[in-house]
Order: sequence, then C-alpha cells, then structure tokens
Amino acid sequence: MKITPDHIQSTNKSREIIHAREFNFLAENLEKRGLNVESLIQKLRDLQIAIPSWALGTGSTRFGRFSGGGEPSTLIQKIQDVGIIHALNRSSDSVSLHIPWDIPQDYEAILQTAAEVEIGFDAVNSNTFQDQADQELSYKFGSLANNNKDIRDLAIAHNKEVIQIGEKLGSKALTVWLADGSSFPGQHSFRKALNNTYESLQEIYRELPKDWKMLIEYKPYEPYFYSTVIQDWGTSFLLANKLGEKAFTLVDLGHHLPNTNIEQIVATLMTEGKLGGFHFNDSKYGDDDLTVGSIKPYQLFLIFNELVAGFEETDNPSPAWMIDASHNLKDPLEDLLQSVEAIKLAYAQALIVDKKALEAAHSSHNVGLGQEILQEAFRTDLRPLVRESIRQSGGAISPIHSYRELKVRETLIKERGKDSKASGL
Ligand SMILES: [Mn+2]
Repeated sequence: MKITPDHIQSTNKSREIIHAREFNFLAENLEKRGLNVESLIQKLRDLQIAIPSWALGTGSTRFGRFSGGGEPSTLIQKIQDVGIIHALNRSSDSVSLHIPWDIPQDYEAILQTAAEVEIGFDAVNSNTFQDQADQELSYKFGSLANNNKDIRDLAIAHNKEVIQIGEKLGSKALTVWLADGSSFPGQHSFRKALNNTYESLQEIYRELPKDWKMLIEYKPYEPYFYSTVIQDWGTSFLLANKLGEKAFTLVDLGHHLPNTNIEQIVATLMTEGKLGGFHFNDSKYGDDDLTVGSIKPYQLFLIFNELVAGFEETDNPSPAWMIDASHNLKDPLEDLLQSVEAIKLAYAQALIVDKKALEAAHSSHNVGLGQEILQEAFRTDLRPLVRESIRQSGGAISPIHSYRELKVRETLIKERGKDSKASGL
C-alpha cells in the first residue's frame, strides 16, 4: 500500500476547521509570550527521526511472539512501511538497517523503492550478538572483546562488511552495540576485555570513510548479568575519545539503570562534543523498549531541554535520531507514529522554555522559579503546533487517526497475508 496526497487530503478534511481554531488560539498565546511561531514550526518540520528496520514487525518477549498480520517479510516491504509512516507524518525520512537481518540483495531495486517513498538510509547497525547459520566460530563468549583473536577478527570483518553495505546505500554512520560481557565473576578479565574491544574498534575505525561517524552504544546489563564491557556513557566516551574525532557516544534511553539522570549525561556529552546519536524508547524497569513517551514523558522533555540548550551553546554536531523500540502488543506502525509524535512534542516543549528567565532564576538561586519555568513549558498543550508543522509539510493533521481511517493495516494484511513475518529477533 502507498499513501497518496489524496489519501492525506481526504482524511484531513474532517479535521481542518477544529485544527485551525485550536492552532490559532495556541499561536496567539505563544506570540504573546514573545515566541516566533513560524520559526518553531520550521524547527519541528526539520526534525526527522529514523525508523529502525526491526521495529516494523511485532516484537517478541523471551517467552513468545504474537504476530499482528501484514508484517513486512522483505527489506523492500520494510522500506514501503517506513514510506507509509513518512507519508503520514512527514517526520521519518530514513530507515536504519540491521545487518544481517536486512542484508540487501538487489541494491538497485532497494534504492529505487526508497526513492519512490522518499526514504534515505540512516546509520547501519552491526550484529555480533548472535551467530549466523553458517558461522564456524561462535560469539557465545564475546565478539570484539573475545580473548580468541580469530573470533575477534570475524567480528571485525563483519563490521567492515556492514560499512561496505552502508556505503552502497548512502548511510553515513555505523552503530556498534556490543553485547559482550560476563554473567559470573571469574568469567573473564575486565581489563583484557576492554583492551580487546578498543583494539577491535580501532581496526573498524580505520575502515570508516572520511565523512562517516562511528556511534558507540552502551548498556549496563543484558544479555549478560554480571558485567558488560561497554557498560556506561563513561566507557563509551573513553573509547570514542581514544578512537578519534569520528567516534561518538550513542545514548539509548533504555540502556540505563533505573532512575539514572539521562538528561545530565546528555548535557555532559554535548559539552564535550561527543553526543553522536540517540535511540528513543521508554521503560519502567530496564531495556523495555516501550513506545517513546508512554511511561516518562517529563523525563523525555527534560532530555530535550538539554538537547535544545546544547544545540545553542555547544559545538556538538547534530546527532543521529532514531527510534529503538519494539514490543509485542500494539500494531508496530501505530506504535512508531505514537513514538515520533511524542518526540516532536517533547522537542516543541523544550523549544518554548523561557531560557532568559531560567538563567535569571539560576543566577538568583530561585529554585522554585526554575522548576516553574520548566513545568510551564511542559504543561503547555503544544499538540496543535506539532499538528500544524506536519500539515504544512504535507502530512496528516492527525497521522494515527488517518492511519486508522485509511485502514492501512487491513490493507497490508490483504496484500501480505495474516502470517507474514518480519525478519529480526
Ligand atoms: Mn539501541
């Protein structure tokens, strides 16, 4: 199924009058506060969030998987699904591929499909956390950190291959998430594992094209439960610093121990110019990969508050934005539409924070006022502003309602069947 401008127009019709009323009321209030609504809308239009190829099918738990039907079973179909999201929200103009789940076979056909639905290729992701069918050596006890040089070499070669695939598609970044770690004290040496990882990453880094970035993800635990080699932002930052100017830290919201102050990590990394990318999701306990903004919307806002301040006050290059969420209850496309909307809303809220007043509150140590300024922004209903930015970009006033009204899932089930399965975990 392909969403056409006629589809968008037909579903926007019933919303236009109410939307215009709500937007005009909000715009007037924002202008009264001294904000430039046109510039806010432009910033929102410019924010594009990449969709991961593995989030287009139903996710699974450790205990089972319940397919929702109409899932994309080929890479071309996955790109078409991202095209559906982008046609509706005009905010997701790229896909992030996971190799080897999505190894392109026919590059020409893939690039053509992507061009047809106006989708580009964001960071490519390597995978050395599971063995492939024909693989002789195993990653069971680690990959880039492994004590066995042959296994490290295999993992290095895989990462180099991922870079080559990405180059053919127009990607500009390699994301490395290393699962390596240990589940028991005495399993391996922390120092050796870290050194091995650094040396392996160095070899991959040397292969990186000039205009590429290497994004190093961290995670405190899981799949191993005693230690992870790249366990936190500090370890990732240390490696990125040693590797060079093309290496950066990637923050995945779910990769923190409960109650970690993620917004402070963002601020610290941006101060050092080393925040390279973001994986958005939400969680209650661990790496739950739930819909962005579904559990802790205030935290998301506080993170964006640091991002917006960092854009203005630091030299940190523009990070790569990506959703990294996947679960087994909702329609994956509805889930992604909700996630993108939550990200845009948090960004909009951060953009209207009265920064001058906040700085004055900092200087005068007026703690109550500081809190009030942030919450004033957070509690302003900016949904009409986000809707207007999408409408002006040619998207649906309410992407998720248009998705339902156009019966996209029903059509996809008709086209692909009830039992089609997306490749991935
Ligand atoms: Mn991630």
